[in-house]
Amino acid sequence: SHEITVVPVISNRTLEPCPETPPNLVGPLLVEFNTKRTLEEVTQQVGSSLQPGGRYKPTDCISQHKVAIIIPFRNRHEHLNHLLYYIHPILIRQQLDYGVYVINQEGEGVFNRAKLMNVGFLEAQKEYDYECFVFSDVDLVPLDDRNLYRCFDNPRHLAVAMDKFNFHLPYTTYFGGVSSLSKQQFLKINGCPNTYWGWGGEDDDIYRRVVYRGMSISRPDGVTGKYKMVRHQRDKHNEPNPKNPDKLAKTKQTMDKDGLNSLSYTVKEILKRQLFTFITVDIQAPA
Ligand code: UD2
Ligand code: MN
Repeated sequence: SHEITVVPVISNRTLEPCPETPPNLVGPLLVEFNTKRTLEEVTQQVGSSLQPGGRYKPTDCISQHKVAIIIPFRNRHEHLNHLLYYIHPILIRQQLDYGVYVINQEGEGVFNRAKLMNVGFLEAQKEYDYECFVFSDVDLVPLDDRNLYRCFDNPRHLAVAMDKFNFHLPYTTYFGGVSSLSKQQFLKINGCPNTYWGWGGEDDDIYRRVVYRGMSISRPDGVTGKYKMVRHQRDKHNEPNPKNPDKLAKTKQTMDKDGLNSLSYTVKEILKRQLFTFITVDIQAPA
């Protein structure tokens, strides 16, 4: 007889938490939208380290940030392909434990960005224990990967320097484009309003909710916070709504009854693509 030596081949080293500052960030990025990008190509280019549904977490450390990226959407596939192409490598370098959720408004009724954000907040949590929510327009790509897609002590406005506004804020209380709120922060403001149909105002309403609940806005600096927007025309069924600006005077009174606690919608379909989860939803839009 002879002795058998067992050689361990898998070392189960315990993983350490990822560092506070991700080590592989590169800073300023080159971004262009002239290249035509199909979803198949983008999937080939950036999808290999993802789990279906646009999910990822680092393999060599434990991410400190469970983040759902929520994208209000309808009929902007070309923009979505650009965003996916650029954003996945950035989020991976940021060592996030994340998922990308495209919330697709069903039908041809009036668009409602803020209501879709509420839907995304709830639907993402049905899948995973997300603690942080980054709400992003489909057409906005960050120009610097040091702009961290995570949550902070206060709700964060990330899109502070867009090319379309000459790399400045259009006004100091501006909260549109891309923002992040922790689960607690979002609950504290009763989510977003559901009643802003059509273009405009909903971002200012959300800003007011944050302030009325005693929080302030956190922001990156103007270099880190640069963004490029895919140029586009105003979509059909998302006309500026003249009722929306007037509603802002009442946000303080209405925010407790218009938001997460009054949200109603019907999920029609959930598709797991490699680069994102696509949730089609009926939000009872007026024609
Ligand atoms: C500005 C703000 C945006 C929001 C909006 C007013 C910027 C860069 N962003 O966007 O955050 O406050 O004004 O409502 O200034 N969408 C679709 N399909 C549609 C219509 C809209 O997917 O048919 C989504 C998409 O994610 C889009 C977002 O809604 O990026 C905002 O709509 P927009 O891009 O037409 O409006 P914009 O650029 O003026
Ligand atoms: Mn836009």
